[in-house]
Amino acid sequence: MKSEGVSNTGIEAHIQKKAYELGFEKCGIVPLDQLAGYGEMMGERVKNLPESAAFYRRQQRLADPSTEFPWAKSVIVAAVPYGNYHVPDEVKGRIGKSYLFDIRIDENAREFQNNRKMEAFLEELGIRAETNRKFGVVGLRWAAQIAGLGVIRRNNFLYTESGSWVHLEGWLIDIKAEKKERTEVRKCPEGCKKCIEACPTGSLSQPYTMSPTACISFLTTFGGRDIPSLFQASKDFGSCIYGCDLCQDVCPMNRGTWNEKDEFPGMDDLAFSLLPENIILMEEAFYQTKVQPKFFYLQPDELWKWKVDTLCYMRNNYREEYRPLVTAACTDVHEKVREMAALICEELLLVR
Ligand code: B12
Ligand code: SF4
Ligand code: SF4
Repeated sequence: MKSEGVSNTGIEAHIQKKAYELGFEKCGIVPLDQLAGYGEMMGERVKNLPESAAFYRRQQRLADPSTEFPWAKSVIVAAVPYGNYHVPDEVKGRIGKSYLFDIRIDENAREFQNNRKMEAFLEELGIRAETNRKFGVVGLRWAAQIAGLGVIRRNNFLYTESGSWVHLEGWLIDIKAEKKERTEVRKCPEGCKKCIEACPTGSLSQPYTMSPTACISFLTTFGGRDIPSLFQASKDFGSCIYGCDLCQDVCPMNRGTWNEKDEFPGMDDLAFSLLPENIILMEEAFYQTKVQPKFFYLQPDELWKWKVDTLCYMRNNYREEYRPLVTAACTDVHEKVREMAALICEELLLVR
């Protein structure tokens, strides 16, 4: 939904209008000094969850972008929905939806192309702009809330009228500007804690907090390098192979927000190869050319990690047809795949 900003004059309105033309649902501009509270919020998180200190040390750049970009004065923050994409059955509930439709890196996605058009537009206006395509230049949820794009809910997600299924984008700019959006999004219903109850690992233990290193999304992607050592705990990963959407899927405020009318470029073709039984048998060359470029959190030499996560899925959702695949994985070239498969054989009494 496009909404009218508080001021409709000058360059700010021009930028917002362009963002709408390019398919963004919301767009606001905030002077950087208005984001000062984010550093305190991060400090609060670390104080409550000391185990997250090392992880968030690497995210400090988001709290003070002017260290890296001293010329920056404001940030343009925009939301683009992805709840319009069809989720193939082969990957449903197993791969995080924001990763299936990852517009940060997929040059065929119209949203990727529109982001580049936005940058070209800013350049034409003579505005210096900088982004970090993969990880953002500010704390994007916080900036989006301050810019009036939506509200942050107890599960930590920023919701617009499209629910939490919105990708957030931010550009630092070298002019002081301000343009706030309006949102009709209601607060969480009193007493609701469905998202907290749905989190299998206890990462989301309280409202507005989460332990990043206990989150399945971290453990099934660039974290969790030694899942065999978490063999019992990894039962909590349930059906998640890469990423996790559980605390969003259960949220009543997301009801009716996924409509699946469009096909994401190439996803319907790729989905068959991402069936658990096909990941286990996947060849390195196929992984490196077709899978890794789309799911960049794992490197070209890390097909083994996908295989460990898939073995974990097979243990958690065991079916007889997985038996030959699990027993064969006991002789895989990678040590962690062999270890995981051997532990499953032991637990389920599968003869190797
Ligand atoms: C690092 C990172 C991760 C890490 C750590 C996540 C984390 N929350 O700490 C990992 C790998 C686990 C991760 C996973 C995922 N991520 Co991520 N991630 C990021 C990234 C790059 C930085 C976030 C960060 O470090 N934040 C630091 C923490 C401390 O702050 P915060 O989450 O921004 O939240 C603050 C405010 O919410 C504030 N707050 C607001 N209101 C209130 C009210 C009260 C009372 C309090 C106390 C606090 C508070 O409190 C927090 C600070 O304490 C952002 C992009 C960006 N630049 O922002 C994407 C981002 C947050 N991720 C995103 C997504 C989609 C995911 C996944 C769903 C992917 C998947 N399908 O698996 C999961 C979900 C995990 C989860 N439950 O949050 C989206 C979220 C979009 C949205 N609509 O909210 C973002 C914004 C990326 C994007 N460009 O759109 N992610
Ligand atoms: S993404 Fe999954 S593991 Fe992470 S906080 Fe949400 S429900 Fe918990
Ligand atoms: S599940 Fe309930 S408490 Fe959690 S974010 Fe949704 S409405 Fe808020």
